[in-house]
Amino acid sequence: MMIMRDVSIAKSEYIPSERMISKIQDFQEDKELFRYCTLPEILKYVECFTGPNIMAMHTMLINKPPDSGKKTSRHPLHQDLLYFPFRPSNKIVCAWTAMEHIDRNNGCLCVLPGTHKGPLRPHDYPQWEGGVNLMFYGIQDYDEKTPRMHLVMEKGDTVFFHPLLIHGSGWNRTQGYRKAISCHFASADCHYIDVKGTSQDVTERDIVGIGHKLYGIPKDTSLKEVSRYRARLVKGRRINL
Ligand SMILES: O=C(O)CCC(=O)C(=O)O
Repeated sequence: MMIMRDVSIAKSEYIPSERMISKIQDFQEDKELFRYCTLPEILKYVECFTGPNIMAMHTMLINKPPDSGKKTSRHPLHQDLLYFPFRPSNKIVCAWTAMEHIDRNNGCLCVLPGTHKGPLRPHDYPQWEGGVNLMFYGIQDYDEKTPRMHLVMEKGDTVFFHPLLIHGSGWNRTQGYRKAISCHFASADCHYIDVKGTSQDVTERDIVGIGHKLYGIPKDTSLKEVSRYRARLVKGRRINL
């Protein structure tokens, strides 16, 4: 699992427990957390997009911290497909479940309805004064006038969305830690693509760079290899992924 902390926490600072961790990624080998990805009440909807052979491709437990005042707890508007070297996008779906009441005060999801019908757009780090978290890329060129929808959710509510849907989340103005759990599922018959020379180049560079630093993976590992390694079968047969 990869444990992440908010950029506003200085490297040397020791902060205990819940306050330290802003996100856990890749929990697919954790028995208890992975149970989320196998819940029938989640899979019954996932299957509508993926068909019967279902892979869990990316898992996250998000613990959005109270904002330090620098607004670094925001997640810029982005498309999740940027991080994925497999297609087609219509056979990928994210399930995102609120673990408590979530609204604009503690940084709910904000989505731009209908944007999943558009292409994958160029992303880069936003020029935010207070800094930005590692790999929190944002879309550079979206139309500011596109209507936004803020998703107010109760504990246990789940939203399912397309990997091209433009979304992000607001800053956490409360003193609580806003918790959500999510998994990106894909049909096992999706296929890998080579992202070299595409707008996903930067994601490959960063993800492999982190893998090299933390786990010593070779620098020439591809995003496809990282993805294959962390993918886990949920139901049916593992075909391509
Ligand atoms: O939970 C959030 O605040 C947004 C998470 C998200 O969009 C992501 O990690 O891609």
